[in-house]
Amino acid sequence: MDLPSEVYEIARDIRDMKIRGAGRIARAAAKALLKVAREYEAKDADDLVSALLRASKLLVETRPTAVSLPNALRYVVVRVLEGVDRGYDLSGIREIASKAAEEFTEFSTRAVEYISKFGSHRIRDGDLIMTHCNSDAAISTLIQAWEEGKRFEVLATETRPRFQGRLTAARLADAGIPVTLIVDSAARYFMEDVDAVIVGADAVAANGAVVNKIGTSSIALAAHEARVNFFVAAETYKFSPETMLGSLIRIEERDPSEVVDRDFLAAHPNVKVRNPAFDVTPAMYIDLIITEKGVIPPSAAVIILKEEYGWFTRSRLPEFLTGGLGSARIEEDSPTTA
Ligand code: RI2
Repeated sequence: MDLPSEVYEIARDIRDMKIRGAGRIARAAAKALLKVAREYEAKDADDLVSALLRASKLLVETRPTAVSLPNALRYVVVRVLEGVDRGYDLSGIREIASKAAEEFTEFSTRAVEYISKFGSHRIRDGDLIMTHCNSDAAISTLIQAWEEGKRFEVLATETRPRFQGRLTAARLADAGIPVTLIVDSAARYFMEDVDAVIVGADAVAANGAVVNKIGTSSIALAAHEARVNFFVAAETYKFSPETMLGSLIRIEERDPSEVVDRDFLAAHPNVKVRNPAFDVTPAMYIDLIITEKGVIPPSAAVIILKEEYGWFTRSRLPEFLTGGLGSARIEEDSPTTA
């Protein structure tokens, strides 16, 4: 049996960035598994489980950096595998998978609301706030502060090469917030007037480093130099359990045609174009990470990971959902401390 066609559509839209933003990607992945759980005409429970795993594999390979994607899939798959262990039949597994996918979506939506409320406490009247790229978590925080009656202005970077900053500027302007769009390379020029920077995250590592849209680390460096607070708004499902076992977060490198057009590439075959989509901001340049569980220093990332994903180090997830760590995972009887 083939997977429901919507699963392929969702995978394609994530790959082509029609669905983008770490949180939206995660919710779209959960929606795809919900489709499989509800609509796949399975012979039996095993058949449904293998369809859910096939869909997960297809989805997890679409974009490599946003950890929200495998974490959303794991949220569902872990519960399904528990159901298998308990001997659930086909309708039981359908129920577990559907409930988990719906739960994840609700949790993810609520997480942004909590982040906005916590984050808005850090925005003051008269502030000039800089943001980069297009993050629901960061934008919702700004809108929440505005709705609470705070009056401030925002500088939004345009975010080459795909200009997601334009989306941010439009959304803030629609909410009534005064916003100015600047080119990415003007970030340091304006930094001396900025009171705080707030960005989203695609991934947070165990050492507190944050992976976000390319250019974020230069902005963080400029903020550090100018002694400007640098805040990251990130749901805990963007924290990477693989990094607890030493794995590095893979940085997606996208097509050169996003940077220059194909005519330029054809006319200048000796010009090499690189297009990394993300970069890593070390913990030392980050003042706070605003999560739905509260506001933490980046050094506390590992505590969040242990609380949320302690099970990961011993899980029996398929290889493609463990970042290829396989046997490197910690077995029950192996020592976990030095
Ligand atoms: P939310 C985006 O990645 C941006 O890097 C943004 O900062 C991050 O996801 C988090 O977005 P992309 O999909 O989940 O545009 O806060 O490459 O919306």
